[in-house]
Amino acid sequence: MGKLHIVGGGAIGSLIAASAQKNGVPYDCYPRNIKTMPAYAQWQDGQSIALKPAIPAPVVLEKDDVLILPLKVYQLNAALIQWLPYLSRKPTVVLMHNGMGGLEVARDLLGRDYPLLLATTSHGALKENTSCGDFQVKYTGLGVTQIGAPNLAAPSPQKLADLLQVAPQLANAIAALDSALPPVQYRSDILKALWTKLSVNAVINPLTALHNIQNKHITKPEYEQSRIAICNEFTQVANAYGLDFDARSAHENVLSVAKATGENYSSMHQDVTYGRQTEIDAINGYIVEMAKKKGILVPENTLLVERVKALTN
Ligand code: KPL
Repeated sequence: MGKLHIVGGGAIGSLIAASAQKNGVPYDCYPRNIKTMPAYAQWQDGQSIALKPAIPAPVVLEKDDVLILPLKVYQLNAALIQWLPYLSRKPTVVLMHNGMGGLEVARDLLGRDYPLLLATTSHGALKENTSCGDFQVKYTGLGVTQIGAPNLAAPSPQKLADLLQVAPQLANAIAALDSALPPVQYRSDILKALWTKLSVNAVINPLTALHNIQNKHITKPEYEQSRIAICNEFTQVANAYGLDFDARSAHENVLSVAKATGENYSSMHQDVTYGRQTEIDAINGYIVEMAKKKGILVPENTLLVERVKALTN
């Protein structure tokens, strides 16, 4: 099995590293800032797992290695440019982020036939500053990682066993990820999974950030009009690109995720709270951009982009 190389010191990257450590899967971490890399992870049962010391700079990767980029979309371009000289043997690259736009960035820099996986995860993790001044990551909710191979010629193999025949390198990378942080589900229609996640983030993230509320509160009647308008616009745009969404089901799914993650403050709420750049461009901004190309009007999403940007300016 190749090694997992995890870029960035964020919550999800640190969770993958800690879980790899726990399950005996070889890995290394490459945070941007070594000082803020979590030193250990706190499991839900109270178990504490110490992480390996991080590596300060990229190294040349082998073909069976896996480079995982659990970064924000706006950080992806710089990270890939930094890693490009070390990818000549074409190790598998895995993108894992909220929102959309990462695939386009990766294709521009790596080419359309690069061994690439796109993933979305519902595992919950929170990076925290401890009283001793170092950082830890807390595993806050068991989830699932969905993953697929967008650069393979369509139609994508239906099952992981079929993928193993067509693209063994990618199937082995998925198996390595599953050994590190299970469960990992192969999706032949990964773009549908990513658009589904986009619909959830497009509603929960801006509403929680703008109204300073936990996820569960967006289910209240006072947000119904906004929720429905976002889902209607989302559905029109997604369907214009050949996806098959239904606005009512999209809305029901948003409500069920908001309830399931009810006690959480969304990532956008946290970004606004801590004065960090938000992912609004990759979420509602992506819907607005894709709508423009098809001549679809999306006033609710357009307004949300403006209002969230006003919060952080
Ligand atoms: O992905 C999320 C986020 O906060 O970015 C949700 C699903 C809304 C959970 O908080």
